[in-house]
Amino acid sequence: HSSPDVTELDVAVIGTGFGGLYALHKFRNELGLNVQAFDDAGDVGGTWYWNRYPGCRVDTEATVYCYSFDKDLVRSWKWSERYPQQPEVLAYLNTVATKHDLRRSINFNTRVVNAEWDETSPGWKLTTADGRRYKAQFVVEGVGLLSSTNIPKFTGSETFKGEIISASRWPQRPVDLKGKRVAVIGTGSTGVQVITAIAPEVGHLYVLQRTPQYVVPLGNQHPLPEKALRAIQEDPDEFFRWNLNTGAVFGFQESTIPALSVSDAERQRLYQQAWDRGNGFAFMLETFSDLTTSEEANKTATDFMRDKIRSTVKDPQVAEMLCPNDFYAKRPLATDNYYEVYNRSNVTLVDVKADPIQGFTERGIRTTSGEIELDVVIFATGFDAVTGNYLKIDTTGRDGQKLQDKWRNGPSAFAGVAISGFPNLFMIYGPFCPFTSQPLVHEWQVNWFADLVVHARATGGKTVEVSPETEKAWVKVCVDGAAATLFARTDSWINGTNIPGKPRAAMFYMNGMANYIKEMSQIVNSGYAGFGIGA
Ligand code: NA7
Repeated sequence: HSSPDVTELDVAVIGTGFGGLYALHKFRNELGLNVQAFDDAGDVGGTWYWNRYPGCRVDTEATVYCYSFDKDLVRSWKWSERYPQQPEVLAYLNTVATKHDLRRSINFNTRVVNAEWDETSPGWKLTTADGRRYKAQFVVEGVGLLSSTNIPKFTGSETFKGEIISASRWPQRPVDLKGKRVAVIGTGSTGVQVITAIAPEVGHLYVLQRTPQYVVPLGNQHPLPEKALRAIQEDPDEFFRWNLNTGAVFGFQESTIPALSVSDAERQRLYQQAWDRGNGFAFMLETFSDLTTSEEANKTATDFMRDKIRSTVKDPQVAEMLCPNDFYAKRPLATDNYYEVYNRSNVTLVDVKADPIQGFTERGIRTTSGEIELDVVIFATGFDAVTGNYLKIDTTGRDGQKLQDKWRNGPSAFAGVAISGFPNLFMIYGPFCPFTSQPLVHEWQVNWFADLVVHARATGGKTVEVSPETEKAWVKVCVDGAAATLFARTDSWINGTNIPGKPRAAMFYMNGMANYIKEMSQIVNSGYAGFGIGA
């Protein structure tokens, strides 16, 4: 043991959202290791701790947006809605933390700022923002796919007399929007949720939209499917196994039928059925097999959705402003009654592509055409997704290599879990992970690398590291897979194009969770071929 001011650990876990909490449970409670977790938030929850904005809810069915490891909890937990709101998801995570006594191993309000590989007694030297030092043989980073908030700079924001709020850092105190003049910047998943929730309450709502998106209903009026609820009671293991063997882990099996293989009438019928049932991923992936790969197929879906917008929004000019004309190939959005908002007399849609934001004034926001007087401005402008939070930790791997240098032109990593040159460091849902709903996949990945750690320790190994060749081959599969999709040709956080200056890159494994499990299991069955295990 080294100097007294350095705390020695077997495993350090960074982040206590869905992924980090489970990693702490797995390594401490199940494997009996000495684990310390860190979170810069004041309590557990990750994304569900921070995103307290009105209207915030999960858009995956709750039956698959949960942990599978605690069978008693799986059977006893009752969700109040098909898509629970943020306080309910956070309450669930709090229950898990309390039940498994996780908080005693978490340092809250603590940001890990520095991680440095130490070859001599192999492990990571970690430093927190308040100067505490740790040495951990293994590090698990559960820092979040969509967590590093993007707030674009606008001139004059400091002179604005009203309030500026970031949706993903919504204040813990009550925010009264009643009767106020409010602007929302951004119309992604966050924007459409907050817009729909606050429109009835505010005095006047200005939606500052740069690019319209396709928004399908969520279908939250429907209860959770009886069949899934029964399966969970009867055989939860089988229920989760089935779900993990789909593509996107959203509670349904993806379609295998091309959109143009059926008649126009049948296609309309299936789109209408998916629209009535709700859920964005289901609309995109359960209807037909090729909406995300074929331009022609994609157009059949976008034509359907543009018709819906035009038939819902009464002012034809506003309807046209809301109609996207790019591919349906971003993260699919789903919110009930979103387009109906624009029939309200207290809502104004502003196209800030045609009429750009010049900056803030004392009284509001100035666009090219004039000033909008405001009391509150809400930023729903997204995240430095996938790589953002990893790169915020100053990370130095083997031979002094900086992660920031390795990823300068885009990330390189293995399967969302490991990085060559950065031994004993595991990510949860990092770059090149499958494109899925997350919690069950977090658990799956943690189990996968926990098994690797157990294997290494059992064979006397002190270090585990993915080989550069294995990483390179995985990245190539991802790059080729993504290139075959329309996601690659559509600007969004999925390929990094939402952040000015961020390299455009494929960052996901687009072949689905079922194939991911096959590939990852093959590695285990081969005795971890592609991984170096060092004494
Ligand atoms: P998104 O989906 O990245 O959406 C961000 C929105 O903010 C989008 O409409 C952007 O328009 C808009 N934006 C970003 N910067 C600006 C500026 N400078 N001016 C005007 N508008 C801007 O983020 P979300 O938080 O909604 O969702 C992220 C994920 O979190 C979501 O997919 C879920 O998985 C959870 P743009 O399209 O770039 O023109």
